[in-house]
This record gives sequence, C-alpha cells and structure tokens, in this order.
Amino acid sequence: MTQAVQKTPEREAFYRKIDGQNLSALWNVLGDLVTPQPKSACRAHIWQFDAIRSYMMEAGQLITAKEAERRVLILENPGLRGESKVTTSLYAGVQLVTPGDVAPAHRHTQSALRFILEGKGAYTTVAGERTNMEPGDFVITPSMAWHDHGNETSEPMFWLDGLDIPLVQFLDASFAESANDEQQAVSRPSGDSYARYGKNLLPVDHRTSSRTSPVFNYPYAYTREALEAAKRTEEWDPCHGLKLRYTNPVSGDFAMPTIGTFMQLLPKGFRTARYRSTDATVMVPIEGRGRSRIGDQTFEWGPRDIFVIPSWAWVTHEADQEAVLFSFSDRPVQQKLDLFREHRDAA
Ligand code: GTQ
Repeated sequence: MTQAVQKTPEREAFYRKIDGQNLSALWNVLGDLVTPQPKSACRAHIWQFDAIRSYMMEAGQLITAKEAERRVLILENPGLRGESKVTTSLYAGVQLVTPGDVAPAHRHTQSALRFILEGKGAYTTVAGERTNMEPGDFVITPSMAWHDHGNETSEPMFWLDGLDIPLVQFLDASFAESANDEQQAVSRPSGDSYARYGKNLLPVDHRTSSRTSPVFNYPYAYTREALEAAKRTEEWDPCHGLKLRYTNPVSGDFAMPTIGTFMQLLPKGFRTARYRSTDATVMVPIEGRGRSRIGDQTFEWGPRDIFVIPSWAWVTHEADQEAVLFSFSDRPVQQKLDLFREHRDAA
C-alpha cells in the first residue's frame, strides 16, 4: 500500500492525457491517502500566555473590538500556517475585551467555547442571557446563538476561544449574520440557564432539537469543587490523573456536539503514564506548573499557557505543583463516526 509505483514513459504520457480530463491514477497517491496511522501536518507547540498578553495589549491600542468585530489573535499551528487552525479540525484564538469594549452581536453555525484566562466580570450575552465571567469558567456559544461581548469593569479580560471553524469549513456548512443592534436585548436574568438546567432537574416534558448543553456557563468554582471532592474519593488514572468531562445534562453527552471539553487535576509530583489518542488536543493549565513530553519534545508550562498535542503523538505530563488543566478536542465527532482510538501505555 505504501510502495511507490514505478515511472515509465508510457505511464507518464498516460497520466498527462487523463490529467486533462480531471482524472488521476489512485496507485500514485494511495499510500498518502490511506496511511497505516495518522500522518498529520499538525505539530506540537506551546504559546506562553505572557507573550500573547503583551501582543494583545498592543493590539488593543491598534483597533477597537467594534471595528475588529472580534479582537482576537489566532493561534496558528506551526505545521498549518495560514490556515487559521490550531489542529486540523479546530480553531483557537485569544480574545481581548478591554473596559468599554463592545464586540457586536452576531451569530454563526460554528460553535464556540470560551475558557477564561484573566479578568473578572466582563460579560458575554448568549441567546438573551448575560453571564459574567471569571478565570477558569467554561462558557459555550451554541451554533446559531446570538452573542455579543462587553466589559464594564476597569480591567481587561482575556479568554481562549475554541471554535469548530475548520470542521465547518471542511463540510461547507458556514452561515453567519450580524444583528441590527450592536448588543442584543437581555431577555433572561443572569444565571437563568444554570438555575434551570444545572441542578440535575429538567422540566418533565423537556424537548429540544439542540445538541448543545442548555447550561452555557460552567463556573470554575463548581468545577474546582468537583475535582476537590473527586480527589478524596476517586482512583487516580495513571494516564490522566483525575480527568472530568463537561457534560450536557439533557443527554449525558459532551457539552458541545463538535468539541469535547475536559478539566483535569494532577497532584504535586504526579507523572502520568504514556498515552496517545486520535483527537489532537489543546491544553490550558489554569493552576500549577509542570511539563509535558509530546513525541520527543518537552514543553514547560504554567498558568494560562496554551499547548497542542497532535493526533496519535505520545504524551506524558508531570506536575511540580498541584495542577489543573482545561482541554478540548474533536473527540465527540470522532466517537460518533467510530473513528476515535486511544492507546494507554500504563506499564
Ligand atoms: O467571539 O464570536 O475567536 O465569531 C472567532 C470567531 C471569536 C466570537 C473568534 C468568532 C468569535
């Protein structure tokens, strides 16, 4: 399957002839199409938050959120430059919302997650509900939900955006529109969706066509509590430490249909066993320091740094202090298509 087919003058002439008819010979490309294991252009990489932060402050002097629509620096995977991709299927960027900024209301088929890195109290309004955000919060903008962001505090806010832009692009399923008004009307009180859907209760005849969780802010305080409780009672996983998956309370599935989101705790001194999976993953420590070995490279990380693990690359993590790491990948999509594979080397 991987052996290159020999070239002969007759064959070359044949290829040229069929080329004009928009035809090409499978036997010349089969080895690149059907590989024995994932062969990705995506590379392991880390972005230090401090560096991004200072570039973003500079960007804050250059353009308003209003003019930019979204003031974001895209994290481009070094193996995928110019494609606005952090992995083959996902997009990531760091967004800055400065005091007084308004990122105007729009909506699109792409789903978005926000993972809050710095600042307290800036807001996003999603489908009529305003939510104030704090570091470590995981906030969802579902497909086609109106959303606008603002900051009435005196501090800049930074968050990590994760979107399924490359996936939607691949499927040619992008639709987007801007609202007439810069900010959408607030029609529900803050905390409404969490109060309704975040308490293990649903209205008895609850029906929805949406595959996205109706809980759109998963506050860090609750996530930390869950990790803290689990720390005392759960068995440590040799590959993951203690790893939780954010869920949609309606279905028990991932919180978003296209992006799987996770929060993971590694105790001080913990060294994970080798692990690899087909879902290239973006990781963001929110607490603690340590390092990850990805393939044959080692990446030192601290709070708010962002690093990417390519599909099928061996990874181990090591925490110098108790560490909490947020991560996201396209795992929900791969699992639904029977494509997800993982490999534990827990000796
Ligand atoms: O906040 O709506 O990083 O539409 C990229 C596209 C953020 C957003 C991004 C977007 C947004």
